[in-house]
Amino acid sequence: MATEQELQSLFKTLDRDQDGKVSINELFLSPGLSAIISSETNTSSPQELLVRYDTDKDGSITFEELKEAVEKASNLT
Ligand SMILES: [Ca+2]
Ligand SMILES: [Ca+2]
Repeated sequence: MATEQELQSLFKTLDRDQDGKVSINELFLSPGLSAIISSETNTSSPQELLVRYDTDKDGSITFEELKEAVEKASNLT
């Protein structure tokens, strides 16, 4: 379970080039953080996260998309 603030700081850490989106490469660059994201979104890999929650299909996850994924997994506190 995570709060929105915790998610936001996690998101910022993952977004290495600070373009406001977390790409699949950025997820692979931080395996530890990526594992937290997987557990909070009930997905098994960055690929699955992208397939299920990249709603606009741009190949990256915005904070809104991440938040929605965590909400759908009922892990947002
Ligand atoms: Ca980025
Ligand atoms: Ca997206």
